[in-house]
Amino acid sequence: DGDAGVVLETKPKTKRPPLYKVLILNDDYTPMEFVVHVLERFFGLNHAQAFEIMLTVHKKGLAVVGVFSFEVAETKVTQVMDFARRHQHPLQCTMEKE
Ligand code: TYC
Repeated sequence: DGDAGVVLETKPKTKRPPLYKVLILNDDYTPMEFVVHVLERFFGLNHAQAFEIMLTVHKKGLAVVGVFSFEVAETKVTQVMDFARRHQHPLQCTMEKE
């Protein structure tokens, strides 16, 4: 027997659920105040935080507004997209695996 004394160990795998970044994208038409309102309403940011992220998106093209489980991220994206559509703004919100 060639395998005498061979010990196979397996790491105890504690696998965490994957996380998803929710991103807001810039466009030329959505009013800045509307984006600030969205960030306050759906992401629980205070006015200063919301304004800062809105300006980052305006200048850089996009920003991560939060990191969530798949279900929570999906809900946020749907809420933002529905709210923007209802107000006839082209604001885009998307998610990607971290
Ligand atoms: N660029 C828009 C404007 O000048 C403002 C804006 C900021 C739009 C962030 C979308 O995610 C956005 N009115």
